[in-house]
Formats: sequence, structure tokens, C-alpha cells
Amino acid sequence: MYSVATPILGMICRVLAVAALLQPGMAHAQEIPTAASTGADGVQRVTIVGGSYFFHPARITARANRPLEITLSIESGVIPHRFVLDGPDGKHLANVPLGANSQVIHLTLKAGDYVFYCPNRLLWFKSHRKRGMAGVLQVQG
Ligand SMILES: [Cu+2]
Repeated sequence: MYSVATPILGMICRVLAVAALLQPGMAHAQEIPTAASTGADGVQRVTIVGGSYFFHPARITARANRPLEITLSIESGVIPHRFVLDGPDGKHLANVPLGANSQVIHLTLKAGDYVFYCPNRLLWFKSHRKRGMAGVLQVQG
């Protein structure tokens, strides 16, 4: 009895674990953060790719009070996406459409957590943000 049930339980656990990983909106909570890389010019740089329905990386760390250059690009597809970055106070610091050409945003940020997301939605469907197209930029002092 025990020898039969254990492998089945193990399999169910693995299936549940995979389902949890695929759960939209939860992915960025578990992702290992990507640190913006600092160039010889002192500018921190990171590239974020958007697609349906994700941003990658979805967790980014950067240093406070130093220039940060975010390059935005998009995976090919017909669904329009945007990149919105909110400050810790909820104000929009960036709000740009993601297009075929990559875009570059320059910011110098104070310490705090900055959320980014795609606010787009189609009719009554859930917003792309709720479908998992969101992430966090953690700026550390
Ligand atoms: Cu979108």
C-alpha cells in the first residue's frame, strides 16, 4: 500500500509544483533577480523583453542614485503591449508602447520597489498585467 501510494503522491506533487510555476502573475515572485550591469561609463544597463504575457526578466535589481538605462524590446506577435513603470508612490515614470524597434529609457532612481507592467486589455478579458505581464525593479541604496 505504502509502496504504491508514495510514487503517485510524488507525481501529484510534481504536477502541482509545475502548475504553480506556470501560474500567471506568480512567476516574477519566484524568479531570481537580474542585476543591471554597470558599464565603464558608470551607467547601469538592463534589457527587458515583453511578450504575451510576460516581461523577462521580471525581477531586476539596480543601485539607487546612479543612471539606469532600460532597453525595451518585444517578442514578435500581433498583440500590442506597453511598458509602464510606477514609482513607489504609484506615479507613472514611464509609459511607452512596445514596438518593433527597441526603446531606451533613462532614469536615475531613489531606493525602493518600482513595479512595471502592461496595462493593456482586450474588452472584458483580464489585463495583461493580471495575466502575468508584470515585474518589479528593486532599487537598492
Ligand atoms: Cu500587453
